[in-house]
Amino acid sequence: MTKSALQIARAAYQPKVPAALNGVVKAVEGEYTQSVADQDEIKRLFPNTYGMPIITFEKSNEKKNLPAVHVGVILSGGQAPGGHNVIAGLFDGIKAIHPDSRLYGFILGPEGLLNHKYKELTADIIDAYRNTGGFDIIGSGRTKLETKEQFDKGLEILKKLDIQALVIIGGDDSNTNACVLAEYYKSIRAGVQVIGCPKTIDGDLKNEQIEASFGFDTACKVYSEVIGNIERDCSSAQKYWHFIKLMGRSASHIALECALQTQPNICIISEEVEAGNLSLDDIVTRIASVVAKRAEMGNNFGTILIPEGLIEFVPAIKRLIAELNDYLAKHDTEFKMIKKSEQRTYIISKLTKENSELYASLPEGVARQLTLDRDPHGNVQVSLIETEKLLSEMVSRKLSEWKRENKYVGKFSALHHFFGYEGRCAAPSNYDADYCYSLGYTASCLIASGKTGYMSSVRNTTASADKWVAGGIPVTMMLNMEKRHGEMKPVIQKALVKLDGAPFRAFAARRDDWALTTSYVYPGPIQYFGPTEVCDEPTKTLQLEQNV
Ligand code: FBP
Repeated sequence: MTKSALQIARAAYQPKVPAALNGVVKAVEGEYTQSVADQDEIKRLFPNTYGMPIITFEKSNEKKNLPAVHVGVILSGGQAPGGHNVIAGLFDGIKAIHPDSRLYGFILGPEGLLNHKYKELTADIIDAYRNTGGFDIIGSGRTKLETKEQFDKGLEILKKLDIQALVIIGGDDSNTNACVLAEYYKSIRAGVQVIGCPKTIDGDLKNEQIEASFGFDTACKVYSEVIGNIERDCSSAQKYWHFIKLMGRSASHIALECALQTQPNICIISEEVEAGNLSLDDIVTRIASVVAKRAEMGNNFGTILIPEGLIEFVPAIKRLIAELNDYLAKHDTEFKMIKKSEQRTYIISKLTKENSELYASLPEGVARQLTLDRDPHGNVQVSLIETEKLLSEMVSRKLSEWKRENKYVGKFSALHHFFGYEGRCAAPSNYDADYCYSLGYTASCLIASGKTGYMSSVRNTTASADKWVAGGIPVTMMLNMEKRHGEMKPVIQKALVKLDGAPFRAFAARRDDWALTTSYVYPGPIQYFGPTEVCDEPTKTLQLEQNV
């Protein structure tokens, strides 16, 4: 396989790890835990794994003679930079437990466990993937593990390979699955531990203990590089408004982080739209007002960041989607029998008055996108909805109205971009390379300590890596009850942007200035070699959250 010069040099990078992981560790138990909400219901559903204590790993002088362990690993959901390093850390960790330990990767996500497709990950395979982006070492998938039949089918192959622990690397939905699986295997005394790892570029799997999901750092740096490039093009040519949609299925962490890095003229934050009960027209009016004010100053150009999940946060559209979800969950087969050309009229006839009118008012394309298949976890596939085009069309219409009323004099020409897939498989930044390797290594420590139903955690990551704190958090601690596919289910609570949090407040304090002045910042490409302030800087979000 031909490799680029950077790939060759980067392969030799030795990830930095918390000091405690540089030798033998002991697991120190902290406080017993509770779920974030719905405690009685979660306790009832997870009698064997509820309430376990938080674990911290500390250096130990006691040399343990542990037997070899067989471990399985699954990459689940969307790709995120650093996944290969989680696997490398896990591999090195179990080899440190015992050189005869073995690691098996299940192919193409949870599906591999169900159809018994796996490959043993040996040292030469692992070495070829160290510090690389992507999930291609074993592939990923979105199959939801939720039924007893699936769990039993998985157990057959785990037993056949004599696997004692399974590591699931995934986002909130996949770690919810990991938790359910851990509970089930414990309840039937299957002898298989289940450990989760926090992955998602979206940054919405975080809480007091899990300070970041891996991949967020690199993905935001990649997007910020290109946003900066667009901003420079924009202020050089001075003729376009760039509408840039950024991935992040639900929360707006990516858009917010990119705004903090690049200082665009406008960045919409979905959580603020929801809190302010804004309509699409309110959002459009706000954008058009900035366009008009900049035009008065002779600036017919600008950049706007739009979070991918926005549409679901506009309260009226959220209500519409909730009704659509319930309706389609119950009448999926009937709906699929309807001719494509008649589906819109069919839906309009089935919804309540308010939702039906809103649905009818949406442009054809967006309305159709809202009824497309949900992902296996019941989510609308927002990356398929062209919100950036919807908004720019509506802004253009509004500006034409204002022009007729002599409220606006200027030229409005829009270009559209969607940055998502471009960042998900980038070579991990130093932060993600170090963080992911440490998460994987920590997972091996949780396995060696006999834990199940835990998520690997590495904290204090704005300090230098030797001061990072490795440990484990019971996944039940993150659960609450939510409606999915029309039914109440235990799921990990998504971490949305907090409007009273430091990152949003820092943005809100400066956005009016950024709207009218052209204060763009150009972060440039991720640097892998060079001074630490250039190569190792964590996200602005994390720095602001931790007040550093
Ligand atoms: P995960 O939550 O699984 O990490 O995926 C996040 C994400 O990248 C979202 O930002 C995006 O909406 C979605 O995946 C796209 O999904 P797909 O890869 O299936 O097109």
